[in-house]
Amino acid sequence: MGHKCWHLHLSLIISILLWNSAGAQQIKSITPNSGGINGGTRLTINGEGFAEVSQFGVNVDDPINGNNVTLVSRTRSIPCDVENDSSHSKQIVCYTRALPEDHYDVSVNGTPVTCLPYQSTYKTIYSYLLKTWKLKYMLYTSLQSGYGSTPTIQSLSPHSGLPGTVVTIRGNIYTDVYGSNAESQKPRFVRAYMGGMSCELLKPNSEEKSLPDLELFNVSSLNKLAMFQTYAEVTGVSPSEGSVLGGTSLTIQGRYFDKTNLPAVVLVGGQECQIQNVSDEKIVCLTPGYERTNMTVFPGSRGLRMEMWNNSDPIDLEDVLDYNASMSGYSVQWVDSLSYVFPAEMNNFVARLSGFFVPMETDNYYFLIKGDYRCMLYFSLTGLSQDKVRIAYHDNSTYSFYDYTSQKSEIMRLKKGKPYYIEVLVQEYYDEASVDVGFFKEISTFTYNQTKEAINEKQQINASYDVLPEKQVREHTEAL
Ligand SMILES: [Ca+2]
Repeated sequence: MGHKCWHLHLSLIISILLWNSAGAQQIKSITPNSGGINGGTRLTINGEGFAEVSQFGVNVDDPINGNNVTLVSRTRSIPCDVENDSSHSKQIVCYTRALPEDHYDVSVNGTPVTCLPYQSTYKTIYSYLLKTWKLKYMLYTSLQSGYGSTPTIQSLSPHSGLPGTVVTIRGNIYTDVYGSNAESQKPRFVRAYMGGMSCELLKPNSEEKSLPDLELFNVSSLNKLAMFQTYAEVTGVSPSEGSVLGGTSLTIQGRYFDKTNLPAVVLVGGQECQIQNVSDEKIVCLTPGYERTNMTVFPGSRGLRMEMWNNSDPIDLEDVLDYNASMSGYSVQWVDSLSYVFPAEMNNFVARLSGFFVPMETDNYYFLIKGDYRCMLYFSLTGLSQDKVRIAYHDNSTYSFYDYTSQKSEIMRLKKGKPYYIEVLVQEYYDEASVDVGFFKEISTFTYNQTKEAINEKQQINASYDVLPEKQVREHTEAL
């Protein structure tokens, strides 16, 4: 039986050898032979008779110049983007696009190259032929794409921070080769991107485009999908006093002022401060005149003010609304998110987080709260802190937004760009402590296939119709 098998493969290989020799263009091998489904695999095709591309004087991106590579499976045909700088008559380098899981043969300049499937059961025979017949180029001339060869991103922490924040990304990396270890044949971790900008690798290690888990995508304040959000930092404002008529030259110190997509906006007492100058670390603006208002607290930049009282054990958590800085155990800090985990060593404390929610679109919203141990969420529809009411709460520790009906607020119609005051109370007894506030809005351009935060709308369409018997009138005319 084994003998028959021998003949079968031998004749097949020889026929392909003859077929391949017929044309001037020949593929001897491609590496690697497996790749990720999200593309980005650097494919090297070795052979003969490929087009030489002049690097000077012609448009190297013109498809007429150079080589065109297509990866062809039984049901798909997907271009591989050629890197002309690394390609010449005996070698083509190209980068794969997204490749659904399949087995792909390589076609160069429209000439398909028939390949033998690379399967481990044939490996022994191939190895023998390879030595005996020097048929090296018959092997390894196809590409198998699969999830197993795709690097993934499964978690990322933290989810927000200043530019320069150290971010830990976990997933299947597929290599432990670092940096520019050019001698190695192992795939290297070449680059990481964040929002299209290159991210400096502290522990670089895989070459292919990673496939992030959809759970990692959040809708950002700019209404875009993002895994990580950055913001500018304010470190100081001077002077701290000025005329109520306005016109004071105000200097705001900080970092990353000039690295945002939108122009900088400075508000003083809720009114716009006229910007004179913006650099990365300084903004100078002229203060507006004072306008009498009921507002006692004004929105600032990103984040919330978090006040804490240690060794505090109120029976009614609402009491914390009236706590102040002069009470014992008081501390205050700034946090950049309403998803916060307290240090585990902290016990028997209460916390009050205050800030503003600014909707990105006018829409119907509802809020959810969860945490450890008990939490309350207050919200002001007027934006004034004194008008806040409790909209959601839970009396026991919960890690789900959906354990108690009280965790969910009523639906509220909120206006785009208006700052709504929010306050969150947290009480902790011992062990872990955390708080999370989430919200849903009714309208979104995103679907569940883009982010697990989106819920696809289901519509039921009822159709009804009437059936009426057809009426026909027949006329007879008779010729006499
Ligand atoms: Ca706890």
